[in-house]
Amino acid sequence: MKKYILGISLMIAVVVIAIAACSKSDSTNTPTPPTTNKPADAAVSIKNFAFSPASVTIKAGGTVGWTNADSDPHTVTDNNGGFDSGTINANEKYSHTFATPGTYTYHCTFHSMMATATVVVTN
Ligand SMILES: [Cu+2]
Repeated sequence: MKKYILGISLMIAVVVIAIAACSKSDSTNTPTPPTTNKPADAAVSIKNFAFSPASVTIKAGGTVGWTNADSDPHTVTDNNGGFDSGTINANEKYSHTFATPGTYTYHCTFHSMMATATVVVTN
């Protein structure tokens, strides 16, 4: 009988400690950071008939900005038709926001000899 009571007391003690531990961990939970953090952007210049850098990596929701540093017009045109800047004249800018992760290869429609470049969008 004494052993039985001791067992019950021990069980109650364990339950009380468990509840105390739970409520303690609840109160010390760090708040979740806001999900509205803006991902880092990337800049590409179009110079001497080349996209530089030829590959940039951004997070989904990020924006890539292109600047035409040549005196000739260029375009930033997705090989798969996802985006198209149209004509970007000298010193003009174009930017595009990428919502979906993936690898986007693009080219300039005016100059077929220009090497294609890529935007890698990660989660
Ligand atoms: Cu071009």
